[in-house]
This record gives sequence, structure tokens and C-alpha cells, in this order.
Amino acid sequence: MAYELYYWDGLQGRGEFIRLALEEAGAPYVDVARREESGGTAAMMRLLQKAGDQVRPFAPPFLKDGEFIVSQVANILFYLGLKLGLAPADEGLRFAANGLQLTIADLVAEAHDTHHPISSALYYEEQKEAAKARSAAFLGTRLPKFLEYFEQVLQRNGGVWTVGNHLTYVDLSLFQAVEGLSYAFPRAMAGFAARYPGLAALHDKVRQRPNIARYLASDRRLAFNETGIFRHYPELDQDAS
Ligand SMILES: N[C@@H](CCC(=O)N[C@@H](CS)C(=O)NCC(=O)O)C(=O)O
Repeated sequence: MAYELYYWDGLQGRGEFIRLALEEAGAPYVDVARREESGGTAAMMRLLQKAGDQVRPFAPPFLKDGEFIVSQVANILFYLGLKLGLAPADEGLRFAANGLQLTIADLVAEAHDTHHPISSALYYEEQKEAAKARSAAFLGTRLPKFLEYFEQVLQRNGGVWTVGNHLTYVDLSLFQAVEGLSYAFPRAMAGFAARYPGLAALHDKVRQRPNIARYLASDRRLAFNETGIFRHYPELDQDAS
């Protein structure tokens, strides 16, 4: 039976971290909100609003596997990891992978807050000045701290994969983070490959994997845009410090 992925239509957003895992594994899935025949966004909203359901998710993305519903990106990937062959076999390393994925979730939240530092309920234009200050702090200190951390984790694991001895969902998510950051902040990311050679090599390796390359060339991969997590507003970008 196909997995059902529930995420907003029209953007990559946080749903993309799940899509990449399903696509790499060649797992059958339906992107429910994007497909009218599967009920579209209305089907997603029904599950989000289903009163009295103990496992009602707070927000997309969430995954339905039969009657089983899993929410939160890191939790979904923890659930899918073993099933799709994208998690380490060793239990300790599986928790290490989960810790890394939660750290990626922190990075993603901070990247989101560069354009929405005050509230997701306000338009970007209503918080532009705060966004400039937040972006300067993110690009000046937080982003280098995250990237240096992941580069070190990768190098300490031998420089090929982030955790364990084969590709995991963490590698796919780091690929997506680098893609998004490069789209949003081309100036800040200009010297990325020289400063973080391990991450740059990992990014290229993931991009060239046959299933990922096929997915990236397909119409299932939407282009980045200014409704997603990673948005390109030139006024928020700056040269790397
Ligand atoms: N920590 C959650 C974040 C989920 C989230 O913020 N989803 C966004 C879309 S990317 C959303 O729809 N949020 C609605 C809300 O927070 O009210 C995860 O990693 O899945």
C-alpha cells in the first residue's frame, strides 16, 4: 500500500525532507494535497481538524501508513528510516541519526525565522526590519555554527556519510538544507564548498544518486519559491563573515 504524505501544495517546505527519503528508496507514495483524485488540500485539512483523534497532528507534514499517522519531520523520518533502509542498523546510531535530524530541524526553524522573526501570522512585509536584523545574526553566527558542526560530524565519521557506514535520511536532509540555503542566501553561501568540503561533497553525492537525480528532474520536484521555508529576499542576504 502506498504511503500518504500530507503537506501544503505549491511549495517544497518541510514536506521535501520526507519526499527525498521516499524518492531515494523508490517507495510508493501519494502526495495527497497535490492530487485532486486523493482529496487534495481538503483531505489534509479534514485530518488536521479531526476532533477527538488522539494522534491529530498539529501541522503538516504528516504521514499516513494505513491507519497509522506520524507527524513531525524528524519523527516521520525516524519511523521511515528502518523501513526504507535509510537508517543505521545499530540502535545507538539510529538515535544519533535522530539527534542529527532534530538539529537539522532547529536549523530549518532558524532559517524560516529569518523572514518571519516576529510571527508566521504576519506577512514578511510587516516584519521586514526585524527580518533584516534576524538574518544578519543568522548568517553571521548561527549558520556557520550549524555548518561547522555538521562538517565536523561528517569528518569524524570518515568524511563519506554523516552517521553509520551508508547513506541515511540525515544525508538526504543535509542535501536539502544546503540546496535551500544556497537558494535563499547565495552571497552568504558563495564560499561554501571551500569552507565545508565534506558537506559540499556529500551534497554532490546525494544529487547524483540515480533516484534523486530522476526526482530532481521530474515535475514532482517544485522549484524553491517565496512561500516556502527557504526564501530568496536579496535584502536579507549578505557576504559570509
Ligand atoms: N516541527 C514541525 C514543524 C511543522 C511546521 O511548522 N509546519 C508548517 C509548514 S512547514 C505549518 O504548516 N505550520 C502551521 C502552524 O504552525 O500553525 C516539523 O518539523 O514537522
